[in-house]
Parts: sequence; structure tokens; C-alpha cells
Amino acid sequence: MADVTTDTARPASGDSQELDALVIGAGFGGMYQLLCLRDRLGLSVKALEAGGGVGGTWYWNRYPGARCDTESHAYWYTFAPELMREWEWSERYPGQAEIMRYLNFVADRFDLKRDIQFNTRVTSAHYNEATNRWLVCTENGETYTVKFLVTAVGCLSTANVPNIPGLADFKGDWYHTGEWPHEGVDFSGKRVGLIGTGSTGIQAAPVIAETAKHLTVFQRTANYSVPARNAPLTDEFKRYIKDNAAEIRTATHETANGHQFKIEDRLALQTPAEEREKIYQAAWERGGLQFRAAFHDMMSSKEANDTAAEFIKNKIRQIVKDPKTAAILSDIDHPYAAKRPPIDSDYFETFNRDNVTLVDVKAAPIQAITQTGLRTTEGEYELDIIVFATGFDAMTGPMLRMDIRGTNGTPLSEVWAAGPVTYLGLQVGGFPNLFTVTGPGSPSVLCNMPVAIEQHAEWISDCIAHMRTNGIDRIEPRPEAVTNWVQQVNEAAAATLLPMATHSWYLGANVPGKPRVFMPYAGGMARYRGICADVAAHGYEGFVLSPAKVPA
Ligand code: FAD
Ligand code: NA7
Repeated sequence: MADVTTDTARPASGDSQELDALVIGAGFGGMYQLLCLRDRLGLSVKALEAGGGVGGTWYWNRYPGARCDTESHAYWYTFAPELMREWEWSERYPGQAEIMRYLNFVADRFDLKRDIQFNTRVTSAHYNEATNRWLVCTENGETYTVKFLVTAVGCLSTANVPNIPGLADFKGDWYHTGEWPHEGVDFSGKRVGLIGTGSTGIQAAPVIAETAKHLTVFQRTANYSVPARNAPLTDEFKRYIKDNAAEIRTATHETANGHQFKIEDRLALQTPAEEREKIYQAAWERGGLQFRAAFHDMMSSKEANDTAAEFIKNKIRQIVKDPKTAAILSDIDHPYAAKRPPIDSDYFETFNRDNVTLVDVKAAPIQAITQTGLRTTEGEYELDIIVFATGFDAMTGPMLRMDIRGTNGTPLSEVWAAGPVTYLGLQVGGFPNLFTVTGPGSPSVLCNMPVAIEQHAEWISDCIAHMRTNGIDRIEPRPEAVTNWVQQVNEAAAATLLPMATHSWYLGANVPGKPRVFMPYAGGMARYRGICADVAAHGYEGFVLSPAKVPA
């Protein structure tokens, strides 16, 4: 354990700025948390953001084809009805640039930027028990002393570049999709290698193929995908959104996954095969993430899931003309949607192009990156550009990248050594007054995220308001509440097929050495919202609330 009296986080010079609260991050989460604490509670508060602007995910992920998979009328803030009327989306799924315009619009509308410091990465946060304050240090050498610390660092903000030997010697250019250059990348006339066939690789491949001389897609795990069927929104639908803003908000609050669509009650296994096929076909034609909602038992019964899986595999075989390529693409080893289900615009069709090749790196693993390309056990591929669509050190990565220490100087990395343990994904035992927006153990990535983010930011803000009203200085979860919640998170996952995708990032399996623990809460957003509300209504049950010290 670290000695708190010799605080290594404290820089040699510079006065520490004192604030009521500090928010780390200025994506959807950090922006709204800042607004709640500043404008509703009247706290002195600032947000620190590593990037050069607001937007979080959408600031960093500028790769070709970057687009939201949530439908636009569910992927926004719903806390202010007037905001829902003022903003107008143009497409069924908003692209990266449009989301950035939206988040800048919100930031300007609520004058948030004056309290956000950009290009500022937080490196450490140490709790001082004697003063009940957090000492927060930045890469630039500034320090802040704050009572409340809220991390809104995102679940998918730490890029995962695999440690493939030889990358440093590669003479071409390489990029990770989550750290894409703002000036863009010109693929024309280039031989491009794309590693990764998750949601991102599946979005990027068709767009890269349009301009690249040749695109080679290196696939390790074959993946399902359903057509997105993106299209401009009609005037009629835009009017519907404006007229029904309140209903849309309510709908997203009541569904299990925070989307606007409900999971059907019918069961795949009780539906005659012919009718089931028709339902899948209709869902395929409608497109989007709601394919997953076609039957209630899809995520709880392997047999039911197999019917969806087989439908999609057949579609792949029908779309992809070369039988060998189709076989590699449809050789999928996990239940449908047990990994984050991608949606696409012409992904499988892309493999019918003359300038696109699929390489099965499960059969012939990648050995090294060479000066001029990439080598697998079966051969060498000459490349000018390598694109890593290899995902993120999800959920815990951004937290553990900082040196966070709680009571007795205990590092968060020690408490989470065997996987993240939290109470409600909102607080960690031994880290008083530290709140985590969409922390591990909350629905987060299993949900339409703005819905989860709004609920967290509001719960945190209400909790701090309660503390201030009631003369409470410090809050942290009881150990038994943490143990009980971790068990509930495990049970919720075990009731679904999600853990069957043993290589998924939900389990931390994509990062070598990371503990394999199912991290998000799979019990559904609506149920989770109710649990959090009950906890608050019962005097913050499961938390220790300590009164302010009366001066002697
Ligand atoms: P982020 O947007 O990740 O913002 C966190 C911010 O914290 C970042 O800007 C980061 O720079 C900053 N930060 C982190 N650490 C530090 C530090 N130490 N110091 C200072 N700043 C720090 N969700 C959906 O619901 N639907 C979708 O369709 C969808 N599509 C996605 C597509 C992609 C390509 C990705 C990567 C994610 C997608 N997501 C989607 C998830 C997405 O992350 C959330 O929807 C949402 O944007 C998260 O907002 P956030 O504020 O919680 O986190
Ligand atoms: P994902 O879903 O983690 O996908 C990463 C892909 O990269 C996946 O196909 C991985 O294969 C592949 N990968 C990772 N490392 C390697 C190595 N070393 N060699 C070959 N292939 C590799 O990330 P995404 O960015 O697509 O999606 C993450 C979220 O962002 C998603 O929820 C969306 O919201 C957007 P694997 O499956 O591990 O075999």
C-alpha cells in the first residue's frame, strides 16, 4: 500500500485549485454531469478532458464509416424537452460528424465549454482521509483539491493496439480507429490491411474499399451483422419526433436496453418455423439493432438463439458470391448478440468486390508485422496502410490508466486486480466521494448509452444534493453491499447467453492478462433504474453516509 503522506502525485510547484467537484471527461457523460452539478446544484465544478474538444467517443473515432448504431431519435439527451425540439437529426443513424455537431450545439446552448479544460489528461487522483478531499493531478502538472470526484471517462476510450511484433519497423502508415487523425486518411491507390471485424471494422471496410487500391480484411473471429438500412429521415418522421419527444423519452426509460424499441413477448421456440422465418425476414428488412428484439427467448435460450444465428449465416452465404469467403465469414462460433452485435451498410457485399480479400487469421494466425506488410503463418501481405479496428481496453481501461488511490492509499488497480468490484457501478468501496458514470457493474454498454448516462449523472447529482441538504460529508459503499451487487451482476449475466462468447470484450477477453469477469450489468436498464431509485429512497441503502465533522 502506498504511503499517503509521501504523495507521489503532488507536483513540485503550483498551487492546487480548490473546487467542490471535478468531472473527468467531456463526452456525453462528462458534459451532462458538469451541467447537473454546476447549473442545478450550484457547485464550483470543472471538467477536465484529454481531447481538444467535447464529444468523447465521437471526438476520437473519426474513421471512415463511423456512425452510431442507435437510431438518432434515441441517441441524444432527453433531459430538456426544448432541446429535443430544437435539434433535428438528418438520418436514421447519425454519423460521427453529425453527433459532433450535436454535442457542440448542446455544449454551446448550455455554455458548458467555459468550465471544460481541454487537452488536459488526468494522471492521478489520491484521496486524503484527513481532509476528505481528492487531490487530482494532470499531465500538464496542475493540481486540484476537490470534495467530489466524478469520472466520466467512457467505457470505450482506451484504444487497444495489439502487441504484434514488428509494428515499430513498419514503413507504411498505421492507425487505430479510436485515435483517428482529424485530417483524415487518403486511401486512394493504397494497399490497405484492416485488422478486426467487430462493429468498427464492419463499418469501416465498405467505405475504405471504395477508394483503396486493395483492401485485405484480417478476420480472427467471424461475426454476425444485420443491415442498418440507414436513410435520410423524412419530414414526416422529423415531425413525429418533435411531436412525441416526451413519449420517446418515456419509451427509452421503460425498455430493457434503453432503446426506443421493445423486445417482443413471443418466443422463437414456440413459433412455427415458417412463421419464424417470416419474422426474421421482416426484421432483416427493417434492419438495425432491433433484430435482436424479434423474439423474447433469443438471449436466454441457446436453441432459440440458434434459429436467429442460422438465419443470419444463411444470409451471409447468399450475399457473398465466393463460397470459400462465405464459409469463412459465416463460420461463427458464438451465439448471435452474445458479443456486441454489429449493424452494417453493405459489409458482406464488400467481399464481392474485386479489390477486397478476406484472410482467416484464426486458421493462419498473424505472426508479425514486417517492414512492408503483415505476415501470417501462411504467407505475407504487402501493405501501405494498416488500420487497427481492434477495439478497446473496455470499461476498466480508462479508470486503471489513472493512478487512483482511496483510503490508506490503496490503489484502484489493487482493489480491481481480479476484476472490477463496485456497488451499482456508481461507487467503489474504499473510494469515498468518487462516483463513476457508467462504471463497471452498471448496464452501460449493454444499453443505449445516453439513457444510461443521463440516469447516472442525475442519480449522482441527486446524491450530492442529498448530502449537502443533510450535512453529510462523505459517502462510500458498505463492503457487503459491494459483494451482494457483484453477485447480482454475475447472476444477471449467467441468466443470459452473453458469457458464452468467451472471447468478448464484455469479459475483458480481448486484452491479454485482463481478468475474465463479465463487467456490465445484464439485468436491464429499466430494472437497474428501479434498483438505484429504491436505494436512494431508502436513505442510500448500502452506503455509509458520514456527517460533517463538527469543529472541536
Ligand atoms: P466517452 O464518449 O468515451 O468520453 C469520455 C471522455 O473522457 C473522452 O473524451 C476521453 O478523452 C476522456 N478521458 C478519459 N480518460 C481521461 C483522463 N484520464 N483525463 C482526461 N480525460 C479523460 N453507444 C451507443 O449507445 N450506441 C451506439 O451506437 C454506439 N456506437 C459506438 C461506436 C463507437 C465507434 C464507439 C467507440 C462507441 C460507441 N458507443 C455507442 C458507446 C459510446 O462510447 C457512448 O454512446 C457514449 O459516447 C459514451 O459517452 P461517455 O461520455 O460516457 O464516454
Ligand atoms: P471489438 O468489438 O473489440 O472488435 C475488435 C476486433 O479486432 C475483433 O474482431 C477482434 O477479434 C479483432 N482483434 C483484436 N485483436 C486482434 C489481434 N491481435 N489479431 C487479430 N484480430 C484482432 O471492437 P470494435 O471497435 O469493433 O467495437 C467496440 C465498440 O465500439 C462497439 O461496442 C461499438 O459500440 C463500437 P476477436 O473477436 O477478439 O477474435
